[in-house]
Amino acid sequence: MGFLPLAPPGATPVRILTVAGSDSGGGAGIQADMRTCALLGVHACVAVSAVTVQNTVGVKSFHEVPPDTVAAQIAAVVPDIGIQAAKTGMLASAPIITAVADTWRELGMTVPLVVDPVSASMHGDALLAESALDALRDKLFPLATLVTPNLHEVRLLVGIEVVDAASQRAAARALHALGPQWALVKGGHLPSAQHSPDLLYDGTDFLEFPGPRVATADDHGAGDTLAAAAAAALAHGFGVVDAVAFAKRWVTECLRAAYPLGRGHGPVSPLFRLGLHGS
Ligand code: PXL
Repeated sequence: MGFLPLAPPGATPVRILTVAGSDSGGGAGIQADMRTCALLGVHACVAVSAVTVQNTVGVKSFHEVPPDTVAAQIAAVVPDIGIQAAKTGMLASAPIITAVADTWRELGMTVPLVVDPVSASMHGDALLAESALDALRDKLFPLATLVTPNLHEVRLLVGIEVVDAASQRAAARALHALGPQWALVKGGHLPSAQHSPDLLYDGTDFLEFPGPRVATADDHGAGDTLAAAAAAALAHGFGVVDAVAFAKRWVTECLRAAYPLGRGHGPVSPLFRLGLHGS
């Protein structure tokens, strides 16, 4: 696959900001974002929203960072370092979502924002308070360039059970009506053995991104990785369609290179970029 342009050694690379939770197992959340950004040659600034206590088997608990500390991390790095795109992942609570949205507005941000509305781990452990869904819909989605829910998050956010192409379209329409410029309904949880089609919608056109279903139980961090790769491509000036196409190819390769870890589910792996795994 083609990759993103690399800055020469010693030159400042393109930067993104990720606002997300820490995964002590190193496979999802901030760690997934930083792995993908590093392997794509993009510098990732980090605002930690929560510290999860988890391993490959499940999330045992998490500790939320105070909302004003999340906001302060963003306000500290953005004017100093400068970013060309941002993404949000696990935000845990309504007060944190509100703090992120308020800070984004106060800083007058105009760069692309990818909102991955993380609500649960792959083990089914909750990472978002149910009471936070309104804040996500009302405060953050209208600021988003692109939202990237999986089918579980689609159900929570717009109450649509996606089972086929028609319901995937209905979900994309309902998500777009919440205010983001583009909605990507990921098909990773569709009941197909061979395909994992993602659907992108901008309020006018539907664009399908077909993709093979990679048969692996080691898919921890796949959603984070896709959203981080999209943010990295947007930071390079890609349009949303090209950024999503790139991110889909990237996460597919990371799934092919996923490795077993611990006693549970291993992570998707951008290490294939080093020539260590996969293609
Ligand atoms: O993959 C979603 C996700 C995002 N962020 C954190 C996580 C997970 C899944 O476990 O732990 C911190």
